[in-house]
Amino acid sequence: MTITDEPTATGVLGTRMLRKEDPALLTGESVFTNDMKIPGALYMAVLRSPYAHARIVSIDTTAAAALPGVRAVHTGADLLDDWAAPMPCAWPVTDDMLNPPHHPLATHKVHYVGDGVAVVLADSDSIAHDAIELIDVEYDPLDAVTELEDALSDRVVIHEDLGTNSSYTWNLLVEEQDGAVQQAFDDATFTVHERYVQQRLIPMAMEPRAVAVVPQPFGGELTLYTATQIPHVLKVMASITVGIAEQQLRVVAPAVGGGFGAKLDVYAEELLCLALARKHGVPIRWNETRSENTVATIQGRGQIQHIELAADDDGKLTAVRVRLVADMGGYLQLITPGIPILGAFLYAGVYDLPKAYDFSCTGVFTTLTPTDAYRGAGRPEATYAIERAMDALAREVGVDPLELRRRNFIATDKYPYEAFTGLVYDSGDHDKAATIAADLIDYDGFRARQAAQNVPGATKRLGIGLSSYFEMCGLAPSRVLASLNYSAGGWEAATVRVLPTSKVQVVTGTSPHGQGHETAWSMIVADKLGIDPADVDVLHSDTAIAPLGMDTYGSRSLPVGGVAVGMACDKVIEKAKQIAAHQLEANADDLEFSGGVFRVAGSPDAEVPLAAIAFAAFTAHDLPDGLEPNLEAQVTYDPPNFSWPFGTHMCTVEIDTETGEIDVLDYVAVDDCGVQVNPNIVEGQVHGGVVQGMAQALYEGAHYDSDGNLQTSTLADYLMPAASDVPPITTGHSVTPSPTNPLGVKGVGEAGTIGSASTVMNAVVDALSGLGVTNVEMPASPNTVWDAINAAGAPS
Ligand code: MCN
Repeated sequence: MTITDEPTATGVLGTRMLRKEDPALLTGESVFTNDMKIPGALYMAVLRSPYAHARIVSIDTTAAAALPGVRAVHTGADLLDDWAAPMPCAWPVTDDMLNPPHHPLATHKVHYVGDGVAVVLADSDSIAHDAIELIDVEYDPLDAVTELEDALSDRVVIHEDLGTNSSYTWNLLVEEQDGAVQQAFDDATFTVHERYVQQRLIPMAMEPRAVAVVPQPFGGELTLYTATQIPHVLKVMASITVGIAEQQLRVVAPAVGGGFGAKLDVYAEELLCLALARKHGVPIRWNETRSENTVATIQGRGQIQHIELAADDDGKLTAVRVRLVADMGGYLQLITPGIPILGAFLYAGVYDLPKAYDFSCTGVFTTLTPTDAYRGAGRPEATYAIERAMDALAREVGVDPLELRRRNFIATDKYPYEAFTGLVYDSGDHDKAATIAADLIDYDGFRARQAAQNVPGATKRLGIGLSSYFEMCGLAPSRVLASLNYSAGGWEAATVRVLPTSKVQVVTGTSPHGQGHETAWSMIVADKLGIDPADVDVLHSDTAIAPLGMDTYGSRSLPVGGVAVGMACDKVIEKAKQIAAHQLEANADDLEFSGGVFRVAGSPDAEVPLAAIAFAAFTAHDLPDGLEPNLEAQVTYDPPNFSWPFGTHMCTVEIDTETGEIDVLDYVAVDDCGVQVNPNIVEGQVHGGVVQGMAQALYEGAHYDSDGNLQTSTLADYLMPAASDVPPITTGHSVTPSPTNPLGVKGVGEAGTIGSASTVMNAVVDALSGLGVTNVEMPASPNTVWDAINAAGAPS
């Protein structure tokens, strides 16, 4: 069900156009990396460490090399000369951050189960996999470090040369005057101190990773086909790591079956295929198996959070203090250290906090799969902590959680709002989002039903949870990213090319992998140029066709890349207007453009359509003096601010206290992402995101034994929700345009995930709070719930 607070359609924008991408996906016509036919390719398989922490004593590859069909076997030591630089970490969050050298294959030691040790190249995938079984590696096992607190103690130092497992400590202390945070806690009427665990999650895109590298027969050029979210960033990083002149490397992301942040990385297998294709002069390909995916692709979350709130008599926040320990895993991947820092600015949520904020995060190595970006990347974690803690504070103050939030919301008339961090939140109306959500879920009615049902002795208890979130997304601006030590920029590029027959080609630097950019960008162009979206083609994800770009992550594509497309259209219109003025013998300032036609103001008959201008620009027979032929424009846009979507989610549950089973009754998501380009896409994004957050709350978790072996390495063990596990989701929205960009848009790709885990867990605790339960760890399996009830020990 959808409830629309305000219509957003203005011409093409805001309409529910079906996605252009879907027919090819639904009929199986889309070509994924693994579908590509590549004559003469050798298949690569990777031998992975069965130990979480061990020295490599010796590797004997003789038997593998002798297997018929095997063309080469390489160990990490063999390939050391093939790397021009270690694998990249592009976010050294502090100047003294410790980052051990990391090569695509381990050489002396392994640091997690799944760490690559050797590769085989063979005529088929199955021969390659058979051959890696024949490689004989002698290991000297060392103690695994799987718990964050153990890692912090340095009982076992994982990378000996570093002398410690702590990679960095990053602080953000904002105080009106020295000691303001402590003073606020000393003066507070109410305080809470909560500890939450963000369990590790395993990203499960439908398409596991896949790579194919094709060397050109002459000239040394290599084409890397890979299931990635970041062809442009990858091109730069791979050329540096493998030592390939950048102009000789082309990166193509064919159809990509989801990424959810996990394909925002530079992976060992991409670099290995490049180096080996260069070495052997033949195409090399690699396909990840599902079980490999669970250990060799990065994992998400992995934090212990301590959050303290101070509040006055009314429950208004006066200070927030946060201490995090973040699990880096065995090595730092592309942006591993930056993930918790992305959340650092959001631990005060949507609340009007004075300058009394103290945040500190320590990133530590463990002997587990490296962590990195996973949908929301630091921001769901932050929202989880503040929103769970707000519920704890509401219990302390003795007010309803919704009322406590209303007392603390940043007032709408304070926008644009300069937050305690100095960042400016662009726009917001938190009370409105919360009110729409409360109406949709019948908040007051449910509270009444809950009071009637949750009586002493009741074995079916009702709970309602909510979460009001803010998200900092639309990643850009480059200068702010620089101040956070991030090594890349945040701009985005777009070219809009009106072809002679007036069809339009858009070249975008974004790299969609499920988000529907072809549809949305076509709609933006159609709206601007007054043409049919079907007449627009969007080219992307190939660095030869779209050489400039910063790719797709951080819900940046619309507020940066889509806005760039709109700006390029404006430039096209400006140029076309000069040609139209020339043809109509009018002053360009007197021309109006609407519905794809230029008209002279006040002279309705004097008009010329864009189609005629496009042809005139192509023939160049009669252009204004000095004007270049052709009708195209390029824009590289670096926004002045992030985009700040917000919203309120609510959820109701019924819990069987005898079995610990949770039944999610209803879920309402009210999200405000400014102007919506396509409400169908927005709702799809919200639905997917909500399910991912709900999955963290109730089902998913990477479980390791104390030796660092993953116990959830197949889909039989790792509990992903099926469609039948998902409750009805009602989406609502409000529209608070962003003043930052001309389209008024904010991102939405992660929004559903940001607030959903905390919403569900607040509902679970709300249902059980009458039994003395104040916390339930995620995932809230029936067993965990049952344990929490018993530990609380209150009579039911
Ligand atoms: N949109 C819109 N109106 C708005 C906001 C967005 O119509 N006001 C549309 C956009 O036009 C775009 C889509 O919603 O088609 C998402 O836009 P945006 O919020 O800019 O996010 P990105 O396109 O940059 O996508 C990245 C985001 C992230 S960070 C993750 S993780 C994620 C996600 O998108 N992974 C996904 N959604 C995913 N969806 C699918 N199917 N698969 C993934 O791997």
